[in-house]
Amino acid sequence: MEFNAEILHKLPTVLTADELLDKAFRRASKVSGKRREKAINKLATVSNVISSHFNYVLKAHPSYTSMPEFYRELIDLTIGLGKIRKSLAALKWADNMVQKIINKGIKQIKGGRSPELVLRETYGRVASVVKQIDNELKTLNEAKKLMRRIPVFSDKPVVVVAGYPNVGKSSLVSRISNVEPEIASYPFTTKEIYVGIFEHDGVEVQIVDTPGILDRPISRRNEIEKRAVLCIKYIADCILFVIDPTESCGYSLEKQMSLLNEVKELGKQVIEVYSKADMHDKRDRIAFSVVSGEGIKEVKDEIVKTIKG
Ligand SMILES: Nc1nc2c(ncn2[C@@H]2O[C@H](COP(=O)(O)OP(=O)(O)OP(=O)(O)O)[C@@H](O)[C@H]2O)c(=O)[nH]1
Ligand SMILES: [Mg+2]
Repeated sequence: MEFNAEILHKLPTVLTADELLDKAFRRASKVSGKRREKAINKLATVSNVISSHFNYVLKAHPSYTSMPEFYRELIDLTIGLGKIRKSLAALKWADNMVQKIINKGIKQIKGGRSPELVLRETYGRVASVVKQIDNELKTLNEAKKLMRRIPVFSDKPVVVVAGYPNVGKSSLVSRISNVEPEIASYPFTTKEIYVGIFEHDGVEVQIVDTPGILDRPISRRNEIEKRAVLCIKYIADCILFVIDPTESCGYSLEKQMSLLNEVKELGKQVIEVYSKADMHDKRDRIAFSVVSGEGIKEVKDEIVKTIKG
């Protein structure tokens, strides 16, 4: 089945240990009936509330093993797959333990032990198990929030804007699409992936603003750069490589060209453009400027031409 990344934005809020225990014990306190029967129903209620919540959380998570590499690696960078897996496993463990403890309690009541005593003991054991996974519950709730940062793409063609830091990638994306990433005169302003949409000549295109990448071995790239690499590698139908020949970005043209060559080795179509055309006269590639407006239409023309193949 095709993976729908929307699922990542729909993960449920996860209760803390205290919140979940409060909910379960409060619900159980409303149970009425005869002495023994009431105690048994109370325990069954506690078990239901806790188990439903755990299973609701467990079922909401996708299979991290079978999802597309782009999402898997991006989630690993953003949250940590190991952390998610460990936390989900802890939930399963606690669910099992709680069921066992409750079943044992019910058996004891049926066997004639004092219901009040069994109730007190069993509540204590359940609380201790749930509290043991409080950190994991908090991690999963944190994960739910962080998942919002994972971009969701439609099936429309994707152009990924890439290049060295500070060359003017976000300025271009903001100029031609509906997304407005922050723009600033220092490198690594953009730290995450921004997806915008524009339409040109009747073609709808998803345009992705990525963090800047330095020309250095992948093993030495930081997590911000790695996000951009993932976009280039996995989701780009074509790449718009932005070169700042004025070097006002703070990096030499030579280094930018070396990165360009590395990007080209991926075998995807690469459109090479110069930014900051208001500051230089180089015109051996399409040159655009968000200041003068020069070349903006040509950039869009070229993207659509490349996508149409
Ligand atoms: N003169 C001129 N300056 C520009 C142009 N485009 C961008 N800049 C400036 O270049 C700097 C960097 O712009 P950004 O769009 O943030 O560059 P970026 O490539 O997204 O940078 P990172 O996110 O850090 O990788 C800012 O100070 C912009 O104002 C342009 O066409 N002309
Ligand atoms: Mg940027």
